[in-house]
Amino acid sequence: MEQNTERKKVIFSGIQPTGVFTLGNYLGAIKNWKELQEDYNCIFSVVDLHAITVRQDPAALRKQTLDSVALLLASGIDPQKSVLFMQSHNSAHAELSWVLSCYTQFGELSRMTQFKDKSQRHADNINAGLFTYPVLMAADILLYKTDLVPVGVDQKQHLELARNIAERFNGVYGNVFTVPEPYIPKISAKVMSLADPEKKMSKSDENINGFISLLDDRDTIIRKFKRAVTDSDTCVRYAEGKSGINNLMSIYSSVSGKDFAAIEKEFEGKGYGDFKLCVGECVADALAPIREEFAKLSKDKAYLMSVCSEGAQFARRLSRRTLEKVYHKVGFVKAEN
Ligand code: AQP
Repeated sequence: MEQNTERKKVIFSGIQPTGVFTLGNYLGAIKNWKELQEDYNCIFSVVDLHAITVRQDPAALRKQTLDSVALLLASGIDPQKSVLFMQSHNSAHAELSWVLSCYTQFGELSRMTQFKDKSQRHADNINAGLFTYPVLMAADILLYKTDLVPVGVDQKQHLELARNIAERFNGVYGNVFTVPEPYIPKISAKVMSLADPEKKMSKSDENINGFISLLDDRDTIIRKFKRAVTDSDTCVRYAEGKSGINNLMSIYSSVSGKDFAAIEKEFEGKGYGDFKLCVGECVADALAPIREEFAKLSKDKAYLMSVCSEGAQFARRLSRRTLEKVYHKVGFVKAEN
């Protein structure tokens, strides 16, 4: 991160290496991150600590974490402008999370809808980490004196909790934490599954036809869009009860920059088949350069690791002061070495 950007507001955002990023991750988060780094001090983390709240295969997690770094770089995250690091490389996240968990109520965590959803989906592994996930997320944010956190609708509740924890702690110990505000991007899309448009598109979906991975090839992307679940109407228009078409229109709009009226006009008199093919081709064109860049970057592990170690050093430096202050406030004796 450039030194002369010190007075810019700080943005923190994380992404879990739980699989190859999807079009949902891209349109809902990464594409905005790329733009934010021009105007803010951005800190982006591949949050591997969060990922193990759901059982992961160790070798696969290592690969996915490195691939996630390569994909973020391929998508335009610039290590000259932003801090990019792996969460487990800065132990301050786990340390602050413990302290904050002692300032978070059981009842608050019980109300988190993501916990309810994920414990239903992973009924055989409802572990304590899944329950305290939002506390770790609060630590991620509060460590860096974050001013703004880009959030999708799904993360609003967690950010609200992070704000409550910060305010509670500040209420007891004085002004320790910056209370973060949500950052609502100008264009923010919630991308739904192509196989079940009532459900969010997710990288860990067992049905591979539900999501577009950023590494899917052109033919696969077009095939998945052709198969996308729609309705029995034939007219391309945005309307209630047409969640499949609405989702495809949002995706097309997000990728092409055209608004819904222009899209409806473009497909006047044409059927769903033409529309799906066009959306598929448009997405394939947009993702092609990312896939090409990824192919180069992912082979260069030394480069990926050098970006991450530089990022982690920066992150550790930034967070050390917050953690020391917290330790002092709660009454820990300062270590002498
Ligand atoms: N479908 C989506 N539409 C819009 N935004 C999305 N995001 C995720 N899916 C969509 C945004 O991507 C960022 C990183 O998400 P994450 O990987 O940390 O966690 P997630 O939201 O749980 O993403 P997935 O793909 O659904 O992961 P799994 O399958 O592991 O649970 C966040 O800003 C999120 O809003």
